[in-house]
Amino acid sequence: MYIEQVDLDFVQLPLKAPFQTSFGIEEVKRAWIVTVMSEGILGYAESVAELAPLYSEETHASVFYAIKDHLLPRLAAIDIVRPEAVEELFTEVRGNRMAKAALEMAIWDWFAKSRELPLFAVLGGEESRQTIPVGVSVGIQASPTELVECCQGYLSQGYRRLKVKIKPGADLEPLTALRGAVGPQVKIMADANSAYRLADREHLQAFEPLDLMMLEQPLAYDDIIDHAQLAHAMKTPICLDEAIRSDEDAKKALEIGACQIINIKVGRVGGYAVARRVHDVAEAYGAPVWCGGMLETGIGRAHNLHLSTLKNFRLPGDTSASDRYFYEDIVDPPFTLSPDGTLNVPNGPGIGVKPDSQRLSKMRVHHETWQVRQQFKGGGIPYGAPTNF
Ligand code: OSB
Ligand code: MG
Repeated sequence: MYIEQVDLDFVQLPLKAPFQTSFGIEEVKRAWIVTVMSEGILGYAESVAELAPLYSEETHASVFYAIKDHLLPRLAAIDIVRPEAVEELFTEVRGNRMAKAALEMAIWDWFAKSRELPLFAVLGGEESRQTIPVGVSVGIQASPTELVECCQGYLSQGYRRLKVKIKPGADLEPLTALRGAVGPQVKIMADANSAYRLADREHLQAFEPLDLMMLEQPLAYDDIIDHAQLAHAMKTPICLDEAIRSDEDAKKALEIGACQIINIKVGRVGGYAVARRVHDVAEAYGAPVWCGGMLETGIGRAHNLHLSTLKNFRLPGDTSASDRYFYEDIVDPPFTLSPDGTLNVPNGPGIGVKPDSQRLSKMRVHHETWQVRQQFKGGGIPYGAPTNF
């Protein structure tokens, strides 16, 4: 199959509430929605890059140029027989994992649809796991009282676990208030997004009595050595997010004991082919994984649910219902939480959802389209000479 056409739609969805992490505040969800077309079948995905290079070095702008100048010319050249081949096609382009993943994931959706199969079936997920237990990721709040109120609301809706964003100065106090208010049974974890250093070890050890399920990415975004030291000095399990960008990273981190759990985001690792290998490496080490999130629209959310059917996704992930983020999702119907704290994997071919055309036209602020085979014939632009620079 040759990809004939690729469309990028830049969409903006107001968030119901600002989402604050240790690295910044997001008030509007922005994303590139990628559509690939071939043989009359459409495949969809979204890029999880953000406006500023704070969580990752990738941005909406870098994703756009990586796709246009470096990935589409490569895509034009090959007849894709299996979606696994996309990873190899893109390997000589270093980094740019979110850009690669956005295209690769859309091709997986296309492939599953062309076989009239749900995506989870071609990914190797389990037929028996069509309801996915989920938690909610709660941003830094103005006060411990507000955190408690907000979390109690989510618990009453049925969410299975609470993930609280923390940073120095907004950590022990809100977490202690939360544990006190919800009692010992509720699963609570914290995500620091790299806000601490190994020198903060004693401060982090003071979290132990809170009985957190895990502490996510406490130290530097690209570190495993200090995380290993911290993990060995703490009872609370360490989970890595930012620091795991490949199955090689996962193997090294697990080998030296830098983490006991891995958060998998397909965008962060560069696509499903890599994400599945991270999943398999973790399983071989006996380490559970869970599906992370990047406040995705319904398109990325559907992908996350399909991924979560793989058998080592043993802990509730961050794939919350649409109404936790948006007044209106880009897909219709939106994702809703069942009272037992699960989301259903959408059925039907591929990811099982598509952008609602009216909502897309309302949320879209930019649109690009390429006839891939014609415009990038012969590999497109010469290597090292992007068109606009
Ligand atoms: O660290 O997991 C993270 C959102 C943006 C950037 C980084 C992270 C997050 C989340 C949100 O925690 C999870 C969600 O999609 O609800
Ligand atoms: Mg995280």
